[in-house]
Amino acid sequence: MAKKRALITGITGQDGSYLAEYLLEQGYDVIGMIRRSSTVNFERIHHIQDKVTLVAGDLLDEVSMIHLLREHRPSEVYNLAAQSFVQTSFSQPVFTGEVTGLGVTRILDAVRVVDPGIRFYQASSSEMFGKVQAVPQSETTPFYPRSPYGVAKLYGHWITVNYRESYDMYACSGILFNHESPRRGLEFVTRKITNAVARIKLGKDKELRLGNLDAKRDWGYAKDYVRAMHLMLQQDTADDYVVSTGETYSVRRFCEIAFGHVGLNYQDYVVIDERFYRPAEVDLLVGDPAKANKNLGWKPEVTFEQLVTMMVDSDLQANK
Ligand code: NAP
Ligand code: F7E
Repeated sequence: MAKKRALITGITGQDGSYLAEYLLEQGYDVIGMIRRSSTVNFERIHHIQDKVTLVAGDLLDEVSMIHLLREHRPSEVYNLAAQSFVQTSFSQPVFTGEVTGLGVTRILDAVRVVDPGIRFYQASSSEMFGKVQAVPQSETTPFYPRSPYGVAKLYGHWITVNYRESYDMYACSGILFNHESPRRGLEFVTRKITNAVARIKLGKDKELRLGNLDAKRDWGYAKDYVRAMHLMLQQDTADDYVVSTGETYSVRRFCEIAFGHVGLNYQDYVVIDERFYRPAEVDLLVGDPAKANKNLGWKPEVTFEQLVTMMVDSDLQANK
């Protein structure tokens, strides 16, 4: 049987790197789309670089994606590329809309033009629920985004649904709640905390400056979540799924466990800094993963505490 071939946009990101590893394990040919930059940025994929095919393209440029789809003919496309940092979306709202919102139309349209039979995954987000209209949030909960990022993701979500319904394409939207790992970008709160804990423990830093400690998130492990992405594209019909743990914890609780893991008290080191507050906050997210559990047979394997301590241990090692 011919090998399955998948294209991943955003392969240099946290999720892209785990998904590439997972699809290689499943016997796929993996094509990764990378955007041009003046220095290479393969930190998360250098260990699999010789096993994947990297091709140049950009979500801002539809023609580049038409060319690479024509040349490489994938049977599945995972659209993980985005300007993904919520805080930056407030200072760069138009850019975020171009990449994270309209970029989805560009790649969907490239798929439609080249081969509408290609199966398509869109990386939607729990940020679309924003000011939550129900607790917990499921596939039927109304959306109320609270940032330019959330608004752009909502556009990406609906354009995916629209292409599915208009052109009979197998297009799925995975509404993923926060997922973290030792490969998480350093600006996101979880990695910012675990990296600071390691540096403070090793005597390299004295304090950690954070914003709103009372925000609550449903935090899972990224490696668990990429399995759900793959499962969504293996079903008889395309559909949308919430992927989450069903548990929620505050940023404060994350700090408590992370500092506690190395024998420290977070209250001695965390300093509240107004610069890290957002113009509009998402106070509480907690997802209901029942549909993914039932239809995909998907369940997370790593618990919240295991996730926090794994990230602290990894940062201790990296900062030595
Ligand atoms: P990430 O680490 O920030 O990675 C984003 C990726 O997108 C990087 O590979 C980046 O390339 C690429 N990219 C950005 N702009 C691009 C453009 N114009 N053209 C092509 N590639 C571009 O994000 P992540 O955490 O892996 O998340 C993956 C996706 O899931 C994103 O769409 C994110 O919004 C969404 N999501 C994430 C979470 C989460 O908790 N992690 C939850 C829900 C949804 P460079 O390396 O060149 O910057
Ligand atoms: O913030 C609070 C902050 O930046 C989490 C992205 O992957 O998940 C992510 O978005 C919470 C917020 O992630 C700091 O106000 C306090 O309430 O780690 P974050 P996010 O905004 O939840 C969703 C699902 C995505 O789709 C996104 O792409 O933590 N917080 N103090 C802070 N946050 C940051 N970054 N830095 C602080 O100092």
